[in-house]
Amino acid sequence: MNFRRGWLRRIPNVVVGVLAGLVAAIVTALAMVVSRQWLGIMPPPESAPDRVAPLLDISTFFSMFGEYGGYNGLKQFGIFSGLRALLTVGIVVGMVYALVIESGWSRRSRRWFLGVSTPALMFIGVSALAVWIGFVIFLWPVLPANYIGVPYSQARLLSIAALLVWFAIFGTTLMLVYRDTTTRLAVAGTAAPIPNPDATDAGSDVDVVAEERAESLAPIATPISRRAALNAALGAALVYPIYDIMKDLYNDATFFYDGTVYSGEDIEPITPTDRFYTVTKNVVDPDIDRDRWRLEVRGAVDKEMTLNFDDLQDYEQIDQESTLMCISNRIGAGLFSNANWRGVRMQDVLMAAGVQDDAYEVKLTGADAYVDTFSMDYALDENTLLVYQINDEPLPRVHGFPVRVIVPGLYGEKNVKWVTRIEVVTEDKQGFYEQQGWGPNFAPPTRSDLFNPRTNGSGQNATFRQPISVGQQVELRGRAFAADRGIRSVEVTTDGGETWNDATIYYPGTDLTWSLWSFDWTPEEPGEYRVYSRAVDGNGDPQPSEARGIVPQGAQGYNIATATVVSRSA
Ligand SMILES: Nc1nc2c(c(=O)[nH]1)N[C@H]1C(S)=C(S)[C@@H](COP(=O)(O)O)O[C@H]1N2
Ligand SMILES: [Mo]
Repeated sequence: MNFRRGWLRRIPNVVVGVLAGLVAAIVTALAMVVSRQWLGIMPPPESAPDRVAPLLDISTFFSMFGEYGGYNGLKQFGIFSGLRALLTVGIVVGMVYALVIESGWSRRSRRWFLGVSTPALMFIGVSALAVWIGFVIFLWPVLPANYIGVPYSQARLLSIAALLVWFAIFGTTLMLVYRDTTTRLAVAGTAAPIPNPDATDAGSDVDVVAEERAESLAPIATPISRRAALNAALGAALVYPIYDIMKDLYNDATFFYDGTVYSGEDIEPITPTDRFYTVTKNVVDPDIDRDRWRLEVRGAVDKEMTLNFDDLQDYEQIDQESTLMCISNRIGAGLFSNANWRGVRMQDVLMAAGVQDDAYEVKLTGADAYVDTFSMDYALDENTLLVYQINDEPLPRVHGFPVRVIVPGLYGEKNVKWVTRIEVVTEDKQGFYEQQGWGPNFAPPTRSDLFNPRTNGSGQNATFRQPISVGQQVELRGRAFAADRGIRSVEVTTDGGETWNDATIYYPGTDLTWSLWSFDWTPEEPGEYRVYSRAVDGNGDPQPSEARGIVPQGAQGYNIATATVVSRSA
């Protein structure tokens, strides 16, 4: 009974606690979006999903795509879950704070900073500290992210400091708003009865009144409705600048271009830069200040090095054409492009640092804390580059400005963009997607596809969009790609594999690029035709015929398109 009444008397305080918690959450959200926009620091609503994504297995990851509307839908879901969690935490912590500060223990205690009691201060301080430590541990791998290019080793410290500042802002705002919204009627050390806020309450509990009379016990704080309205208005007013900054971040977000494919009947040997396919794990990609950017070479090397952009130019400059393809590229699809890159050999940088004997592989990190790894064989291969130009222009932001890795022979994910760190490690480490269960082999099998005439569908179930007439000459065109093995020849069948004809390789490229092929076909009878190609790589090995999906090592198999040939009169 007493217990219940005690609670009931504190309901107005709990309401004030909720208000204070919500305002604190809003002020914290504002601090977070400001830090993200101008300091490039990744706040928990963004970093927590990023931390969790590699821990999901591939099927969960893909089923979440289905549920939330693709990778972009999932990214938005992650952010909004984080913001919702922040508001929920605000409400809950505010309620608990009100109960703590209005407990007998607290009201009997000394008051400190802004009149906050020892237990209330301890509650905020200890929980903020505990949450901070917990976040630092949990978010550790993603803390080196900095979206404006603060170097790796400083970025982690900056993120750790930002977490502390955000939590301190939360706690301080909560205490301030609660304090500002309530009043504690004076408790002089007198024997005079202390005015009881519940005095007018007919059912006022005798025991509670007695408790209030205890000399050293402060009364329960009384809410001031005018201050409550003011603080609520302040909190509400801060929603607008948050919205405004989030709108800017949204307009800058990857939603508009992530998953851009290079396909169509007009595939060129060299992909125009603005049509180069794009894949990113980020909600908003790094936007790096080149002067601030550093490449740190660390780990099992004789001499750790930190290079700036100009230092990198001291190494021999290499021009190299090579093709990049995502592991998620279905047979016949366009997460697949070819460009002229300019950069320096990773080998030269690693040799300057001096690779030690126990080196196992390189672990590469981007400014977005994306991590991937590959063996020393690839790291020291003369074709593996640190590039800063694509097709004679500086790398665009979305492709990794100012510097990215190009490692011919491996899927796109190993080609780390916005690279900030090369660590030579002495044991196996796993990359962002590898942790989900992709791989372990990241070398693409040989494939060939058909891009002209256009088809619907991909893989073995494509169909030509337009019917073909008997006697009409059709120029079939496609790509063939064998990672770093090159393409030796391509054959085409128009009868489901019964007879094969040599295709013309009209663009051979190099061992590191795709080749483009063509074949003129003039169907002589109406009917349905199964048309496809098969390539032989530079080692003389044929393209695998057995179809497989993209999970876990990338797709393979023929790109089979069904053509409907109609008689000319039809
Ligand atoms: N830092 C960083 N590098 C990254 C990624 C990323 O999200 N962050 N995505 C990878 C993936 S999965 C692919 S397929 C390629 C895509 O490169 P592109 O967008 O320049 O075509 O970049 C890879 N490098
Ligand atoms: Mo990818």
